[in-house]
Amino acid sequence: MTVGHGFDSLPATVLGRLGRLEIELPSWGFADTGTRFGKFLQDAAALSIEDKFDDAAEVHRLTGACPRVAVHVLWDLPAGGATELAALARARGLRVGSINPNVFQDQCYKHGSVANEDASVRRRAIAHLLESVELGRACGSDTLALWFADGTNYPGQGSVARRKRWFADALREVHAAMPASMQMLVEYKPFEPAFYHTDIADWGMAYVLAKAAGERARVLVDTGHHLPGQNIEHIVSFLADEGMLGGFHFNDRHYADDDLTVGSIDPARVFRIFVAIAEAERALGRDLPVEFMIDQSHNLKPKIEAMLQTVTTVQELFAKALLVDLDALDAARAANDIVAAEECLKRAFATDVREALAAWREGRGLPREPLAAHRASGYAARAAEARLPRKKASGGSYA
Ligand code: PSV
Ligand code: MN
Repeated sequence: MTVGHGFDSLPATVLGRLGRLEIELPSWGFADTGTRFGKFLQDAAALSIEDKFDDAAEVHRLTGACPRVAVHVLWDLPAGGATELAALARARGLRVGSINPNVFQDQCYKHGSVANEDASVRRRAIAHLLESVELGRACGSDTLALWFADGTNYPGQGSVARRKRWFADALREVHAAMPASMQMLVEYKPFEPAFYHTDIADWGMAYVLAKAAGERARVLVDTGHHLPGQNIEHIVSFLADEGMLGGFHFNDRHYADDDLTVGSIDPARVFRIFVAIAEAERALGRDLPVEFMIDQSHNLKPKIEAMLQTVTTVQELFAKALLVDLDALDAARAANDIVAAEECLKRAFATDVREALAAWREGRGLPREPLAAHRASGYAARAAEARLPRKKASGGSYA
């Protein structure tokens, strides 16, 4: 066992894998957001889908890693529908990524969507999901990402079993309508907005419902959607080995679904998740067919800066995970040498990969430091100048 051994440069296999890592950006990460206590507006934040694509294109220009943008159907669809959406993305060198239906915002969903006691509301929710399938088909997206706010707030409020069957029926119907190229990702969340029970509360429930839906349905792991103490990398390894890991919504959290920048609170956790991915990829003999998506909305940080921090942090932590000597790890495991196994991880995590990644970016015609390049570009000031009049006209308060 070598202790404290560093890595001078990154192996070609590591850089090759990083080069194939596409990170999908969320359209909603560029717009003004807040908490339930208030929303603090930013001059440069995006208002329209055009602004959101512009900002995503800026992140892609600086990182070369983010050609896709997730869209939320109710928040992002332009008047021209799917055709215009796809054209707006294409014009900026981007593609429409996952389609995120919205069955949680309209008044009719006060008591749930596909698990609503009212059959007409359940039908309306399914109709929206089916429209979302068609939207994906029309704009060239092959991922339907489903998150449901359904749940109850008080004991006795709902029949868990009946609601589960409604969910299974709805997902099966939607899956049957998907083109062969489309996959369904089922996201889970233990609480919020429902505070007593959530219909898809954890990975096991998402797994069962994905299985019920059909063969192209898998589980979506949002790293912020776990109760404190949950071992997320365990879930990732388990699902990957079952062929049921569909993708990630990356973000960080300290308390609950805080939507903080990846790695800002617990980079070691993200590293361990990437080690789980690296191990699964070695077992599979190729890249895992999963979607690496960001789900963050930054209330106070400048949006593009936060997104650049996110992308570079994901690359750094994946690079470190790829540096884990998996053969040495296996040997340590076989010898029941717990300390040596743990050291394999610690050694890789402690490796500073930033200079090697800067050189890698430079070699690909990208800025060595995307964040610094963005700050020097004047983009934010130009965006603020162009967007402020529209914001003021739309009634935003800038006092
Ligand atoms: C819900 O908390 C969630 O994680 C879902 O993925 C939504 O699509 C997203 O946040 C944005 O509201
Ligand atoms: Mn999410």
